[in-house]
Amino acid sequence: MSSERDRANLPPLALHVPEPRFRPGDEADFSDIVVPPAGVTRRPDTADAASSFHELAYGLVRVLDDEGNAVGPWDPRLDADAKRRMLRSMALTRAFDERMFRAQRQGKTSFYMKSTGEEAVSIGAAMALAGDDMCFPSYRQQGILITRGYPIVQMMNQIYSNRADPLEGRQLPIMYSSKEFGFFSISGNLATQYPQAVGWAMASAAKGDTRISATWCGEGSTAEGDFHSALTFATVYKAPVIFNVVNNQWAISSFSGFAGAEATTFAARAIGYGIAGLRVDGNDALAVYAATEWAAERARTNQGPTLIEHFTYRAEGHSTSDDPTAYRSAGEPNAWPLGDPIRRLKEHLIAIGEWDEARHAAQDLELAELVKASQKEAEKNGILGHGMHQPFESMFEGVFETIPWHLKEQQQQMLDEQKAAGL
Ligand SMILES: Cc1ncc(C[n+]2csc(CCOP(=O)(O)OP(=O)(O)O)c2C)c(N)n1
Ligand SMILES: [Mg+2]
Repeated sequence: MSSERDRANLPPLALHVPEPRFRPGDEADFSDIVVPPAGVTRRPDTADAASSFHELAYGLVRVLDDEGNAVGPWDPRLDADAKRRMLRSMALTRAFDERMFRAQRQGKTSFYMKSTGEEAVSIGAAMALAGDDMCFPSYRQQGILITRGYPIVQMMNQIYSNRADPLEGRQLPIMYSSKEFGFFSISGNLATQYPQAVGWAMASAAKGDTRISATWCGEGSTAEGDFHSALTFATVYKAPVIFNVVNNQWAISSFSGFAGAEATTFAARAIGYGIAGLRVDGNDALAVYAATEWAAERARTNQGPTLIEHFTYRAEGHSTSDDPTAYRSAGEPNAWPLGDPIRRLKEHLIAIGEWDEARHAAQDLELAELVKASQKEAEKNGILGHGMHQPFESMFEGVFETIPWHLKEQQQQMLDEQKAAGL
C-alpha cells in the first residue's frame, strides 16, 4: 500500500481550466485551423460499417472550393433551380433575423435569436430531408421552417405573442412548434430534443413507417447528459435518426473548449458509441446537403444513426440579451477561415453562370420588402406588451385533453377574483 511518504516526490495535482485563445482587444488568428481542400474527402458507401471510416470524424467534408466550384465525391449535383432555392431560403432567413432583431430593439418583443453565419446548417439539411421527416431543432434552426414554407407572418405572430400567435402566448419568443411542418416544439432546456428525436425515430421504426427524424444541438449542449443517453439508445436500437451538432465555437460566453473541443472533435463523440460520424464544413451548404442526404439514406436503409458535426461560427451575439464584445475578440467573425455561407453559395452560382450580382441585389431587396410587409401584417395582430392578447382563462388550457376538476376550480377562482377587482 502506498503511503504519504511514498508520494512525497509527486507534483501537486492540478486541473486544466480551458481559456479561449482570443479575448476583446486581441487580434484573432485562426491560421492553425486545418482546412482541407474541397473535394478530397472520400465518400463511403452508405452501407459501409461505421467502424470503417473513423477518419471522417476528424476531417472536414467540403464541396465548395475557394474559386466557387463544386468538387469531389460529396458534390450532391443539385440542379441550378435547387441551388437558387437554397440561396433564397438562406437570404430570407438572414433578412428575417435582421428585422426581428431590430423589432426586439424597438421594444416590440422581449427576445430574439439570430442564426447569422449558420444558415447553411439548417437550410442545407432541410432541403436534403423529406418534407415529412421529423425535425427536433434547437432555437437556432429557424431556417428549417423557412425552407419548408412555414408562413413567416406566423413566425412573427409567435415572436410577438399576439392574438394570432399559434402557441397562444405560452412559449418564449422564437420557440416555435408546428406538427404540420414536422417541427417539434423548441425547448429552452438544452439537449432535451435529443432523446425525444431518438424516441420518435424508434416509434417510427416500431410502426414500420419510413419517416426518419433529425435533431440539432449546439456544441455546448453536448455536455448535457441527455446528449449521451440519446446516443446510447440510438446505437443500441439502430434508430433512424440524424444527430447534428452545430459547432459554432461558442456557448453564450463559453468557448467550445469547455465542451471538450481542446481534446478532440465533436464528430468523434460518435466513435465511442459505434455510430457513423462525419465532420462537415458547416458554411458550405452543398456539403451540409450531401452529408444529410448520406445520413438519411443510412437511416432509411436501417444502417442506424449518424452524428454530423457542422463546423461553423456564430457570427453574432448569442441572443438579444448578449453582448459578445464583452468576452471575445471583435475580429473573430472576419478571421473565420470558412467564410460566409451565403456569399459562398452565391459565388458558386455566379461561377457556373446561373446567377449574377444584379440578381442577387434585387433578391435581397425583394426579401427585405417581403419581411417588412409580413411584419406589418403580423403587427396588426398586436405586439408583445400591448394589452392582453389571449384571454386570461386560456392559461389553463392546452395541457390536458379535458381540464381536470381542480384546474377548473382554479380557473373559476381566478375569474371571480378578477371580476371582484373590476378587471
Ligand atoms: C439545461 C440548460 N442549461 C443551461 C441553459 C442556459 N443556456 C442557454 S443557451 C446556452 C448555450 C448553449 O450553447 P450551444 O449548445 O453551443 O448552442 P448555441 O447557442 O451556440 O447555438 C446556455 C448555457 C439552458 N437553457 N438549459
Ligand atoms: Mg455553440
